[in-house]
Amino acid sequence: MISSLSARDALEGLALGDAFGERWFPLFRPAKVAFAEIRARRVPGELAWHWTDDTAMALSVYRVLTAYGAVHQEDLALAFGVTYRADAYRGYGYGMHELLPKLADEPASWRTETRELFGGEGSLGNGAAMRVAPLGAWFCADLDEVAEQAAFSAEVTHAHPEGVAGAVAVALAAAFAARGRDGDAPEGAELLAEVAGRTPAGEVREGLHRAAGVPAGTEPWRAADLLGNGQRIRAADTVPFALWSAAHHLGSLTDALWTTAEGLGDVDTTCAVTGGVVAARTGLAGVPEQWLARREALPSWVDES
Ligand code: AR6
Ligand code: MG
Repeated sequence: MISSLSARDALEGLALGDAFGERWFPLFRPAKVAFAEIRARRVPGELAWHWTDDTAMALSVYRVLTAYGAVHQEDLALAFGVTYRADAYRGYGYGMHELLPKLADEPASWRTETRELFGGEGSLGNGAAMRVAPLGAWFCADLDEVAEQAAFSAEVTHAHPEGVAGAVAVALAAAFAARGRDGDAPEGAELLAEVAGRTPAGEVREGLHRAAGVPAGTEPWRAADLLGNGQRIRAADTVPFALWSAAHHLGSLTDALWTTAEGLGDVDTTCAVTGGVVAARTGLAGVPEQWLARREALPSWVDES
């Protein structure tokens, strides 16, 4: 019961983080202006903050979980494809523009097409990590299942082990956040070390170990400098910093989002990751009315599912 409620909350936080983070892109504000406004905690003045592909894909993951209680890969492939076809202008990654139309027509083809991306390496982008926090909350009672289901959800589009590891790490962090609602769960450096210990070996895991060594009060820009801010759009360059920020701000979604935003880089996605994880604990509690009025709401089917 708690886990489905927490998954719903994580989805809200993910979408809020995505929409909030998007406002800080150079398309809307030069980096210097964005950095100064974030430091001053000046809420973006635009009246509509739209969410992007991070939320579009998270909605597909959530839909499959509510329909089947687990990741059915072919149905997830179909949901990604159909959602893309209905609205392709949400800022999807390069590889997804190539892959998702094929999945809309032939969802079973994910098994071969996904591996073909990027010269046969598969994607190591941050796209599997950005959409997965609600899944971590959903399965929070069983951490092995969190890792397994996260990997299933990732490999539909991201065949490279680093793309998958990013999703496993984010899902585990969300599971710990959700567990802290009604019991003891690790936070801060301890959470990061626990997540690293359960993440498959590789660059994402190494980054998480480094993140565990970055003290809580470190200036966010400095932490982003050490851990990466997502500007390479890779899982290993995105997940450690976004989880570092989440792990040290599990009590306040807005503090967490401001901290993550200060790292700039792939800021819709770092904020989607942080927002999804923290909201698995907090929901939207403490988020100012002004933010809630400006962010694009989730589609109405979410509440009917
Ligand atoms: N080798 C080199 N670069 C790679 C590889 C690889 N094997 N795989 C991925 N990249 P993509 P996503 C780089 O296209 O992960 C949106 O803006 C490459 O530069 O699979 O869903 C979201 O908001 C590629 O373009 O899509 C997120 O920020 C990039 O990683 C992001 O895109 C993204 O991989 C999500 O992207
Ligand atoms: Mg995006």
